[in-house]
Amino acid sequence: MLRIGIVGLPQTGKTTLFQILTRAHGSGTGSGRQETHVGVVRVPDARLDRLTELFKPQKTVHATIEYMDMPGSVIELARTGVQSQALRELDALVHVARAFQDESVPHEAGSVDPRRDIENVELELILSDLVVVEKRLERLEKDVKKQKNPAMEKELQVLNICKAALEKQTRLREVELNAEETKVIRGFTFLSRKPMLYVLNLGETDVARANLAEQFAVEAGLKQRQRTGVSAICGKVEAELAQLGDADAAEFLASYGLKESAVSRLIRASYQLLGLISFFTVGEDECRAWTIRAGSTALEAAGEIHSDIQRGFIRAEVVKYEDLMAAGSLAEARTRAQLRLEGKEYIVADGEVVHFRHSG
Ligand SMILES: Nc1nc2c(ncn2[C@@H]2O[C@H](COP(=O)(O)OP(=O)(O)OP(=O)(O)O)[C@@H](O)[C@H]2O)c(=O)[nH]1
Ligand SMILES: [Mg+2]
Repeated sequence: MLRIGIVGLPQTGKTTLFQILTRAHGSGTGSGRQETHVGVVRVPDARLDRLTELFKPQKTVHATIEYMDMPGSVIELARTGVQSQALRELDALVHVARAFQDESVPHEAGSVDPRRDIENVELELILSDLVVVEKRLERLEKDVKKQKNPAMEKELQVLNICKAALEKQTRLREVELNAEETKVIRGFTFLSRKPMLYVLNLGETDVARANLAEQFAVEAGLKQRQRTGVSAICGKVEAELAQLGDADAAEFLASYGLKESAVSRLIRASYQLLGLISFFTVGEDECRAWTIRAGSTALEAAGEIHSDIQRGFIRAEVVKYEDLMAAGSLAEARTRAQLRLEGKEYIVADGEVVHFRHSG
């Protein structure tokens, strides 16, 4: 399963966000690991809710992502390599930047300035990567002199591209690399290359200003950055919300002039940032969202469900979510010729409902 790390400077609201995520959307299966602060979080999906209403299955299973609450010190220590292994193993990062004013919560830098904090954290990630690159290059340059080796020369070339970028304080996630180059550096798990979702932790007075994240992204020059997202929540308000039942939660949201919890949006934003999409399987026993990378084939999608289904793959029966909902049943969709038969190489699209015909 994909794992996203919640990072940021000390006392910015990381643990608050982690608790909101796991309380409101936790599937519970991660409970045994709470002491390491890893939580399994359901990805909210209105389409799955509607499929559930249509099929009335015994069970509904959401797509999930794991979030990990990291201590504030992890960023400060990244450069030294201490604790950085836990960071390196993550698939993406959520950076909680403090935007709330609160005299009772001390700020490390003495003032609230999320833009400054974001750049400072990025700088730590960049410097951490630079340490790794320089160390490897030193070794590699010696080895390349001793013996001719195309693989090593390629690595040398790509690492020099990375080094030049890092020295200009460019995050590696924004460096264009082709598939081969990407493969060469994959093993280094560079921190500044991980997809990044910045989360502004807003003050209570800003909670109804839904456009704030967008505005901030533009002002702080984050908008055009690749593999980068910006989202906003109010930790304090969402923490209260997470304690409430559905009806009370709706009333509470309305009192702030809101329709939905910002957390749902945040989870979906991190899912998209990872380049993930969902396809659905439906039936009377179970309606379920499955996670695949965008661009996956039907054969790969089958493997997500079970290796037996992948091995015995015959055909995928595919219908668009919208078509199925409009038809009202699989039988009607079939009558309308909206149920397509696709082969192994078919690229599954987000929101498609798939049934795999397989042998064995
Ligand atoms: N006013 C206000 N206080 C908040 C908000 N979010 C978090 N806090 C407070 O800020 C303090 C730090 O919150 P945490 O969630 O523990 O922050 P953290 O980033 O996990 O802190 P470390 O793990 O120590 O780095 C706590 O006292 C929270 O109650 C918010 O949105 N508004
Ligand atoms: Mg914490």
